[in-house]
Amino acid sequence: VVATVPEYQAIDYAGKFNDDDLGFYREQGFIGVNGVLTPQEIGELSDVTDEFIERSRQVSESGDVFDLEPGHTAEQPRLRRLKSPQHQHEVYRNVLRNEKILDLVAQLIGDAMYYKSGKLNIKGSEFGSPVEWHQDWGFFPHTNDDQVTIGIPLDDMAIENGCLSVVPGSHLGPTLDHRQDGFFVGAVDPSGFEQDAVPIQLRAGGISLHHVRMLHGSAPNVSSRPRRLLLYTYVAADAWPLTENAGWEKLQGQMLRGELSLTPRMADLPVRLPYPRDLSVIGSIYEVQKEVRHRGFQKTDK
Ligand SMILES: O=C(O)CCC(=O)C(=O)O
Repeated sequence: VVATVPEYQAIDYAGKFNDDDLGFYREQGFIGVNGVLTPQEIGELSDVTDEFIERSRQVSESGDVFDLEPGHTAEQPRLRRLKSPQHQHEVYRNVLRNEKILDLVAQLIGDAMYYKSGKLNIKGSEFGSPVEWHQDWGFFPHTNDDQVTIGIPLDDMAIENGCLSVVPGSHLGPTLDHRQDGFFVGAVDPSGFEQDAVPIQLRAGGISLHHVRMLHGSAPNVSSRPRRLLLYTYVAADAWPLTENAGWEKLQGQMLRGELSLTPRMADLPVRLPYPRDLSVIGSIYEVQKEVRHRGFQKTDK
């Protein structure tokens, strides 16, 4: 046993995970690493992100690039998410392919991998939306679960500005029901596990890594500091999506290392498909979770 989880302390970046780190990830389903990106790399990401926040003043509705928080105006921009940042700017693209990050991810899911998706979740000071408890696997099950999402905080990430929280060991448990009133709402009832949650506090430039079946969520930002978290999901090259018609060409274009496999590895895992959907609800996880009644986190209405 490697650490007492409730006071979880991220490890320091050392180029590679050692056996204890790998054991911790296998058992607990997450790990935090400080000091992966340099201050210069974080400075560039931060500057580019500020530019996008500026640009969001010109839009009044969420779309393919910007997801807007309620109350967003040109005078007071409240950008909640920059969608697919890897398509929006080279600086984000470079981080997706950063060799230091890929080396760490490869130790968890194997060297041959593609990326699935990217997003930059922004919680502005004193208003950032919470993300309700969910398992990414509830949104996108694959033929096997060698899949990890990394989070890169561009600001020091602590409890008060809404850091990512996880339920240690939940990646080995059931896939919970993410439906309400018969429809997929992208969140689960947290009453059974909330007390076991652990915040992952990190300095800007550190990274969190969590398993695709991990229960996770994050509280609103109640501090005067922003919390900007860049998230990328990496998938083993022999894991094929069960619900999207991804297609060879698409995944081929998302390969990062090794070869895409045409003989998917099938693992015996608990799967719930994210259906039926309420087709009037489209957009990001924030929209999908809007009607959730059993909330772990209170919305702020500022
Ligand atoms: O931004 C966060 O704190 C959580 C992000 C997340 O889990 C998601 O967007 O699916």
